[in-house]
Amino acid sequence: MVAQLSSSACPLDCPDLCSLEVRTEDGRVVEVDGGHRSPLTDGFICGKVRKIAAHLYGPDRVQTPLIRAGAKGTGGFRAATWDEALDLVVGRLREIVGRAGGEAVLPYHYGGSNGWLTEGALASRFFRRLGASNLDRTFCAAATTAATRGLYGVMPGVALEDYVDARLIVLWGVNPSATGIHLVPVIERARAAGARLVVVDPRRTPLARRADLHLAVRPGADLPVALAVIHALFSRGLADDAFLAAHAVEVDELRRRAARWTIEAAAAEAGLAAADLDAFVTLYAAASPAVIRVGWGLERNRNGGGAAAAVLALPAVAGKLGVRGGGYTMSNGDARWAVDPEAAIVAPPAPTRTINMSRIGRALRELDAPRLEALVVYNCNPAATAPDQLAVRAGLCRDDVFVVVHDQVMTDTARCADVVLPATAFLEHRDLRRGYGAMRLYDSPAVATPPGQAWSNTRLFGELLRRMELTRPGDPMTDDELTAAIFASAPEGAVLRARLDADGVAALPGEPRPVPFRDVMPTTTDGKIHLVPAALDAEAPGGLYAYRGDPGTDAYPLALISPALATQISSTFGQLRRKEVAIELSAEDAAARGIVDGDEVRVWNALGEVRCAAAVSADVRPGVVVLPKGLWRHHTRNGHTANALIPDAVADLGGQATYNDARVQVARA
Ligand SMILES: Nc1nc2c(c(=O)[nH]1)N[C@H]1C(S)=C(S)[C@@H](COP(=O)(O)OP(=O)(O)OC[C@H]3O[C@@H](n4cnc5c(=O)[nH]c(N)nc54)[C@H](O)[C@@H]3O)O[C@H]1N2
Ligand SMILES: Nc1nc2c(c(=O)[nH]1)N[C@H]1C(S)=C(S)[C@@H](COP(=O)(O)OP(=O)(O)OC[C@H]3O[C@@H](n4cnc5c(=O)[nH]c(N)nc54)[C@H](O)[C@@H]3O)O[C@H]1N2
Ligand code: SF4
Ligand SMILES: [Mo]
Repeated sequence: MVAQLSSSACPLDCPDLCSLEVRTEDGRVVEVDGGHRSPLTDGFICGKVRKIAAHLYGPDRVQTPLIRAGAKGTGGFRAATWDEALDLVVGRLREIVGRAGGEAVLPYHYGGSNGWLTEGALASRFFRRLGASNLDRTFCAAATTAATRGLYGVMPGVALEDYVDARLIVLWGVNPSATGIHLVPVIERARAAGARLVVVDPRRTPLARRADLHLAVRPGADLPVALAVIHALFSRGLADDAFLAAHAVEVDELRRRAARWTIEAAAAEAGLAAADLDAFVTLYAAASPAVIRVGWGLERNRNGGGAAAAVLALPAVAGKLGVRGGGYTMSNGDARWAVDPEAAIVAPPAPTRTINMSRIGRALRELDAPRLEALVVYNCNPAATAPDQLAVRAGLCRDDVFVVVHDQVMTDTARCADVVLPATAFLEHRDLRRGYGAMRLYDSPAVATPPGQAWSNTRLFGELLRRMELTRPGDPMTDDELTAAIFASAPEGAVLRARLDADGVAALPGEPRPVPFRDVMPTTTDGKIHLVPAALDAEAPGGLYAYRGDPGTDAYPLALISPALATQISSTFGQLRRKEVAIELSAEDAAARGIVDGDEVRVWNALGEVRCAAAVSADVRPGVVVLPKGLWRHHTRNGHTANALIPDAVADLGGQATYNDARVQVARA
């Protein structure tokens, strides 16, 4: 037996990007624990990844290529060789492209792995050269990214490690206890040193329970709340006029737009006590350093872009930037690594149509000239994660749509496929992993042997490029060549490479934890904060910061939100949890419907229905019900999940999915 201890890093769609220590025996993972190459990880990791062997070697792992046998969507497959499966895929793609054109093919991918080799690289090259339709990737962070870029460009936010210096921490639409656990001990250390904590969340999350102030906003009502705070700061003389004069533009326009919202009006719209909102203004104005951890809960609704922009404007208006631990943190995925992952793709984007991934059910049903005839799904499980689930499943199961799924396990999407191809997991392939919370970069080798015949994305799309005769002389093809191309894309690449070779991890060039407005500045054209960026103002319906009221109706009065589960990353690892999931509702809403804890209920709207148990909970406010994101068919009694109730309407910015705009009714079944 050969036992080995190797270092790796976790590329799952989680901000923390943990450094890992992996023990293998004969290439098989036997233990995974936290490493010390990242100060944020600090030796501990989540239970999901500690137990990843159950995922890697469980009964749902796809071991060989599979070809559909039987009706689509029934999950009947026969094992095939790679040659046979690729012959089928290449034959069908050639036929479709030859007859209907490349745009009849759509690559479909999202958050499986946050690595430069797995995410793009050869897959992007393949679909660009094929002239396939482009995918607008809008499941997540589309609205918040549009807002951040518009206001600040790609300036990194406050490093999570620096929260320890803050005197006030605001968690706005974010639940680190599940979704970024390494922030929790930092918050606790700050609180032990006297910091105050405010949580803005419709649910009483674990940290809301311990907060000094919990603003339980109605879903989708963050925009008036943030504008009212801005208005109060201006009208009470609490705005930092000197900072704004030096560093921001469109100040008067923001002031004018915010003036529509008094504390009383915003509190009424958001279902808050005006005194609580007032208390927040006072706390925020007085504290320094004050930091706002902006999450993703506030973007997943019709007002999500405006809400994110208004929250991101707060530290500018109140003058909180320029000190360590002061300002905001949104996604740091934008932190500027000098090197460019596009260098591995080498093909320019195709001038073909773009399809919003959050409207894939509609696209499969309605698009023509050309119709979508082939979908190649990788790093993604849309049958579980896309809006309008019934339309998505119906589209995937059409006999005239050829569906290829490359995944590690037999997901709900893979069950709908014509061909399933086995994929390696992150410990089984090399990747360049970079965080969107922790600002670190890792070059992680494969440390384990994949079971069965799994191939990495590099190997699969390299083979497709070759078989479809889309390679060009000099193309980087292997992981080594792709990596070298990325590091050769900028003069700073050599330094980064040397650091990775020496330490196995690299921080952002220069300052390891840059302080916004001291070490890093906005990268907007003039280096200033744009408080009402013209492009966003043109994009948002009614202009930036225009508020659209609650979509609830008499028939569907309850706001269904679907926050993250601690036990999964989106739908990843959902095959390991077989227990049914209950919908949480308040005692008030339960009583009004004669529902008691444990009852079977129907949850429905015009799009669909979910059947599951009810859990009466003191943690959700009346008017709000909770069914987590990422559930699989086996988690409910009728095989439908929250996504079956989620409209495919998009938010005000970025084409963002509006997962939390579902409005439903609940009744005993
Ligand atoms: N364990 C685990 N970790 C994860 C993930 C996971 O699925 N599981 N997912 C990863 C991914 S893909 C992402 S994007 C991040 C997401 O990280 P978070 O943003 O923390 O995740 P969510 O749970 O989607 O939403 C956060 C909170 O927003 C609240 N919320 C819902 N609607 C609103 C609203 O309108 N306004 C406000 N203020 N709050 C609202 C929810 O109640 C929830 O507590 O986490 C990543 N980390
Ligand atoms: N109801 C509801 N739904 C939501 C949300 C919500 O708030 N509410 N939020 C959404 C958010 S924040 C996000 S980010 C999306 C995420 O949605 P998805 O992008 O669908 O993410 P996952 O569910 O994690 O599925 C990723 C899949 O990629 C596979 N995978 C991992 N690594 C690799 C690899 O190297 N190669 C290949 N070929 N496959 C790989 C995994 O096995 C997994 O099946 O879900 C969204 N869905
Ligand atoms: S999922 Fe997040 S917390 Fe868990 S190991 Fe990966 S990076 Fe760390
Ligand atoms: Mo996400």
